[in-house]
Formats: sequence, structure tokens, C-alpha cells
Amino acid sequence: MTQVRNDSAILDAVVVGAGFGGLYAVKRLTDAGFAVQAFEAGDGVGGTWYWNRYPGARVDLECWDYSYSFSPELQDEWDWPERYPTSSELMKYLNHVADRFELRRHIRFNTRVETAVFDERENLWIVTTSDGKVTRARFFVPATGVLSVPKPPEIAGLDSFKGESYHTGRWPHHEVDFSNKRVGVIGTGSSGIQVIQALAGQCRHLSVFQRTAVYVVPAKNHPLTPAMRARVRATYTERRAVSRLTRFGIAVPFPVESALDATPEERSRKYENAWENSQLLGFRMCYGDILSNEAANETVAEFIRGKIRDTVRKPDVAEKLMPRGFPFGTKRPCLGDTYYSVYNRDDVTLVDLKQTPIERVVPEGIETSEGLHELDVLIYATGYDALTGALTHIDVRGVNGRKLTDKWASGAKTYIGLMTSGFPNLFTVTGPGSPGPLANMSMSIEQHIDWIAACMTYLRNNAIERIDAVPQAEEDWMQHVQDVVSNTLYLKANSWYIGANVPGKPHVFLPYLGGHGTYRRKCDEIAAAGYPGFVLSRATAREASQASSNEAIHVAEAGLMGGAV
Ligand code: N01
Repeated sequence: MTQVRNDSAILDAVVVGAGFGGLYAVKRLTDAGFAVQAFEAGDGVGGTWYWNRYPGARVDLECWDYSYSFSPELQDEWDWPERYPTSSELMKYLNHVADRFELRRHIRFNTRVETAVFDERENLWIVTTSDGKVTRARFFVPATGVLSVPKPPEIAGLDSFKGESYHTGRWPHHEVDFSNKRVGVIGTGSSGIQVIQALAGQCRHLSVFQRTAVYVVPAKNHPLTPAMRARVRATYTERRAVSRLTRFGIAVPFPVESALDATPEERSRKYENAWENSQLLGFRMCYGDILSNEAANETVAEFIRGKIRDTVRKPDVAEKLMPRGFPFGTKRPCLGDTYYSVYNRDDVTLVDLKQTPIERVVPEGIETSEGLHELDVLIYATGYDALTGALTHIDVRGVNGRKLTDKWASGAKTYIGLMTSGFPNLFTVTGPGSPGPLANMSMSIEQHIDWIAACMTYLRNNAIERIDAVPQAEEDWMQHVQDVVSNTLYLKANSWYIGANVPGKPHVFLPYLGGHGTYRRKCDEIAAAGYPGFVLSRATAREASQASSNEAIHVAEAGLMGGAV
């Protein structure tokens, strides 16, 4: 159903992706009566989890939180087997969601969106796909994920390697046999930590090429019993309601006390408790200033270094594994139950690239400054062109044919993480300027898509053709994003939050750190007030140019600021 015009060849929305975001966008928008076509490059649903099937891949938030909340029935019928679901369990869940809500009929698989061009005379997005087809839609909703474009390492000779090589973010769908093989892993972020734990002991020898040591806290993963599931289900509604208001989108309170006001014994008790009963946010929830005060942060950092000293038997290896030079939590901490003890094995070698940098990949393996490491399999756990990569890999052009890559050349900009000015009727999902990856992603996705669906409904009900962000509102929002982060320690790390991992990418901290609850309230207030900070227009440019001069004035007046319809 289109809003104003009745052209059956014109859809209401093109959605890109069939992961958590794309599936929910299809569900929510079709429920609201919109005609939607989704495109997915893979041959099935799953998004991130479709591509990330490397050994050990699992989510680092508890299943109760990292799952959809929109359907109580779905919540009640799905039995998660473990606290942290594996990639294959998440794939089962997302396939179930696609089937249960009959979403597949709206998705064209094996189809990559290549270009999206805004036709400003008609207020339409013209979308071309890898199958050579063109789709026209009023709205463009790329739910492309924040970590979906893998970033290979900048190392000479990558193509010369004669063994097998894989990036964790593009893992093959066939079984990879590691038995009796010498395996090298480059990268020790969340993906590297998981794959290293999974492969230690499963191959002839594992060599880990570490450039930066990270903080790894215990996952304490465990199977779930029916009684555990029943306990969560009994309070699920309240849990979700509380989560929607919190900083990280999960139901844990954020404390106000300073770590520096506590005695060393009190701190130690709290940190031991966080270590033993950990979850991703455990340490950050111990005190209110862990992410804002360097001395407070150092108390956590040193506690974790102590655990590494206690676990790793060879002191020189322990020393190399100790994270230094950036505060705890400012790169995403990793979860791992056996990570540090892996280095007590004789068949695992840690190669510290700070001391012996990689010089090149050669047919036989990796050559560092100290010599050749012979390998049969090479795994790149080297991360992603995060937050913007998936969208800028599509040739997106807005008003006056301006390319999105040009607009974002010195840093991505959005108004409240939902629209970027000059690209009308394009909604971003968990992208730059939103809390996205700094909060529970599944909850962030639902919040964004709910807001987008409500906005599209408002536009339809008010016969509005076009919505765009006001440039000054966008500038002010991005300034606010920077102001918030400048009160924290996050700028002290070269993280993917800041684009530091991709050569040539502008260094701008992109996620909004104000917290999920605060952000949600702000978005809701803007919608309730009739969309201040956006320009809403009733007529297409074609209609305006066809109108008589009197009509043209009327049409011009219909370019409404702040939605004062
Ligand atoms: O990627 P990363 P990731 N030579 O960018 C190293 C989510 N996630 O895929 O730090 C040598 O974190 C790089 O070194 P350095 C989660 O949000 C979640 O692991 O740049 N090394 C770093 O060690 C996470 O934060 C889950 O010095 C090179 C590593 O590669 C995000 O995805 C699981 C190099 C990249 O780490 C990204 O995680 C997996 C080079 N040329 C991912 N280039 C869970 O839910 C890069 N590196 C558990």
C-alpha cells in the first residue's frame, strides 16, 4: 500500500538484509500495512550469524536479552539451550522467526543491493540489485548491520599463501578440517578469542599472532535447565520493560559510586564477584566511574592482569597477554572461559607482533621479523569496517546525486542515528549516532524499527511524501555525540568505534554513549512532538513544478519544518 500515489509498481520500502534487523523490519512494516521487498546477499536468513560460523562463534550477551521482545509467544515457545547461544543456535532461532511469521515471501535471497539512488522529482528510491533488476520504493531501510563488512589485514603477500585461509566474518559453509594441521590466527578481538579457544587442542599446532592484548573476562557459559528458563519467563515482561530504560539495554542497574571511594578490600570483593559471576558488563557495573576515570579504570585493569598472572604459567607469556595502553572497556572486552589457560598448552604459541612484527605472508606461512611460522591454515580474525562499511559499500546517492561516501568522507553524520540529511526517506538502523553496538543490539534494532514504522505511518496518515533531517539538527546531534564521549575514556583507545582499525577512515567516535534508555526517550519525544529536526514535505518536486505559481507557493509552504502539519 503506498501512501499518496496508487502505483502498484512502487513499493513502500526496500529493506536490505535478513538478519535481526532486516527480519524485524519486514515483520513490523508489513504488519503496519506497508508493501516491502527485502534483499539479502546470502542464501538464507541470519545476517551476522549467517556469515560468522567460525568454530566457537557465539554471542556475548545472555540469550534472554539477545533475542526479540516483540512477541511474548515467541519468547515463551523458544527454548534456549545455553546461556550464550552459539552461532548455529542463533541461526535456528532466526530461521524459526522467519518461518513462524512467514517473512521469507518478502525476501529475495542471493541478491545484493548495488545502488540506491534518490529520485527527488518523485521522492522515490531507485534500487538496483545484483540480479539486474530495478525496484522503486518510497523508503529505503538498509538493515545492513554494524559489523558485516570484513576487513582483511594490510599485510604483504596475502594471496601467496598456499594453504587454506578464512576470515571469521566470511566463514565457509562447509566443514573445515583442522586435525593434524598447523593453524595460524591473526587477531585477538572477540572473534579471535573465540576461535582460539575452540581450536586449541583440535589441531596439530596453533600459532596466535597478537598485535594488541585485550581484556578477556570469564563467560561462565552453561547449559540452561527447564527450571532456569521458567524462572526467567516468569518475569520476562518486567525484565524487558526495565531493559528498555537502562544504559546498555539490559536489566542491570548502573551504579553511581566511585571505585576510588571503596577500600581495596571492598573493590577486590566486588571484582572477584564480577569475575566469578561474570557477564559482559559485570566489571563496568561495579562502579559508576569505570568508564570515565582513569584511576578507577586502572583498578579493574590491574585486577584482570592479576588473573592473567595467576592463570598463565610462563611469566613471559603472561606478560605479553596483559592488556596495556588503553583503558578497560574502551575496546569491547571479550568473553572467554578458557582463553588464558590455552597458553599453558605445548601446542599453542603466542607470537607478540609488537616485538616481532609480521613482515609478509609467504606460500609456507607467516614471516615475522624473527623468522618463518609454517602454517597449513591461516585465519584472519581481523575485524570489520564497522558501523558505516555496509552502507558505504552500496552506491547510495541522495539529493543532487550526492554520494553518501562523499558526504561521510570526513566522518559519518546522522540526526539521532536515524537519518542523514540530503538522503530523504532513508532510515539507518543502529548506525552512526545511535547507541547501536554499545547497547543490546537486538533491543536497539527493535527500538529503531519501531520508531521507523511509526514515522512511516505518521507520514502516510498525513499524506507526507518526504522526510529529511535538518542539517543543523544533524550537526547539533553529532556534536552532542562527541560531547558525551569526551566525558569518558573511550577516546583513549584505537577501537573500531572510532574507525581506527581501517586505514584512511576518518577518526570519529560514532556510537552514541548517552545510553539506550536516554536515547529511546529522546527519539520518542521527537516523534511525539511531530518530528522537530526533520523537514517534512507534502508534494513531490514534479508536482511542485507542474503547479501554477499560486499552487507552487502552497506546495512550498507544505515543506514543513518539524512536522507542524
Ligand atoms: O574484530 P576486532 P572482531 N595485523 O576489530 C587485529 C563483535 N563480535 O571480529 O587491536 C595484526 O575487535 C586487531 O589488532 P589491533 C564485537 O562487538 C562479537 O574480533 O588493531 N593484527 C584485533 O586484535 C567485537 O568487538 C562476538 O592491534 C591485526 C583483531 O585483529 C566486534 O564484533 C564475537 C591486523 C580485530 O579485532 C569485532 O570483533 C565476535 C593486522 N594487520 C565479534 N589487523 C560475540 O558476541 C587487525 N588486527 C562474542
